[in-house]
Amino acid sequence: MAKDVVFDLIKNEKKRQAEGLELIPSENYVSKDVLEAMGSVLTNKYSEGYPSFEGVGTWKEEQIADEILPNYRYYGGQDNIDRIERLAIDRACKLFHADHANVQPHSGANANEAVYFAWCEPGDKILAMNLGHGGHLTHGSPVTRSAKIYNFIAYGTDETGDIDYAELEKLALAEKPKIILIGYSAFMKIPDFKRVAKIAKEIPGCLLMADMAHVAGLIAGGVHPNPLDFGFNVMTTTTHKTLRGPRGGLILSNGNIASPLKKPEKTIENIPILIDRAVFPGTQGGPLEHIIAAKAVAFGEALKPEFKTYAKNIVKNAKALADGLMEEGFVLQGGGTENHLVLVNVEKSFGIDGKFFEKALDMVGLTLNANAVPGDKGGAFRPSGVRLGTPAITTRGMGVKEMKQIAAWMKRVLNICLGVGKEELLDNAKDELDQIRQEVKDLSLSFPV
Ligand code: DSN
Repeated sequence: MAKDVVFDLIKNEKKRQAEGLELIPSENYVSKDVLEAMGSVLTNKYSEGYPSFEGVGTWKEEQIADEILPNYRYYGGQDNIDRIERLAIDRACKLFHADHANVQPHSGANANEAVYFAWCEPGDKILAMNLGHGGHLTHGSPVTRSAKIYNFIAYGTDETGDIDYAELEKLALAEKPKIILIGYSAFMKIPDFKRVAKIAKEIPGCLLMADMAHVAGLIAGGVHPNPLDFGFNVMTTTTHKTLRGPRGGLILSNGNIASPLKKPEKTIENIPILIDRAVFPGTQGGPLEHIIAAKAVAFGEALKPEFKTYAKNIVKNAKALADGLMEEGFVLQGGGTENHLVLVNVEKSFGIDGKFFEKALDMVGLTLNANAVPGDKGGAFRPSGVRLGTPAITTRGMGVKEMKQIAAWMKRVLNICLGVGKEELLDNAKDELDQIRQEVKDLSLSFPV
């Protein structure tokens, strides 16, 4: 019998990923081991609840097969699952210097929602970054469920592209939020966690939360500060961006660890237990244990010394890419980058919008995404910028030389856009675009996925 057409499409996607360059800063290529764990029989198992947390942070991995420990599960047959989830928890705690890790969130959005649910009551205030300034949808966009439940207040960035800390402080002291959230999906600076922690100290009962989805791999690799080292109580992240694991979420926290079966007093010290209860049964059902296994594998990879080199190279490449783009005349938001991500204001650079540029770059195999810049008049569908980054191309082993080449291709594509004038007319420049497409393909194939 013929195989399902889905497998043809997977094959095509594999080819696309191999023959083009993935510049979306939130994407990466996972290892074969991560893929294998994801595609394993663990997908067959139900495991609502949690393994025992006894000894978290001190488990000896070589003894894990022999240990017999209680669990807090609602289904039998958990011997292997418990051990796998404990490994994921323990490795995550080591990686991020946390007292506790909840590895069950299906995504970053679920992770954020669980933290809000753990700490806030409906109507409570949460101070988070403005979406238009680089924040994330789950940090208070009116189209989200959380924004209908909680009262989000937004701080922004200043003209240098950094967080407007004066505004943040003023809002925090005036509004007394239950959560101050530092997190973003298009921000190129390193936040001053110490300064924010000092502000939060002035507000009784204020939980300090960081959504580090974009830079978690840089934190794990030691090239970016860790908010948990500066007094933050909670850090959420996805596991598939710079961290290079399977698609999923993760919540790290500091405080007391105990059985999630008994409702604890609602104190900041009890936030790990409150979070466990908020993930399950608060906001999710059965955990995806095949994904949790893949998280454990990815965390194990991130604990190795090679990952530090990888993280360092991501940042080095991003700086080289930013410099290359500026040399080609592109205007960068914030004037460059301190992490893995670059935001180009194409409208300000050359008078064309980000969506047009994204489409043209797609035609040559350079994949990135159109993105709003602060104060953007173009809206979500016609933003003025494009966002790109280096996690995936660094995984392929590319370096500074290739970053300059990518910047040069982007300028050639930009010139084609200016030549045709309109997105609908890009086909008129098919030969020129095909020529660049071939060059991109040749380079891509010389750095196999
Ligand atoms: N979609 C992610 C990103 O691209 O930044 C955030 O959720």
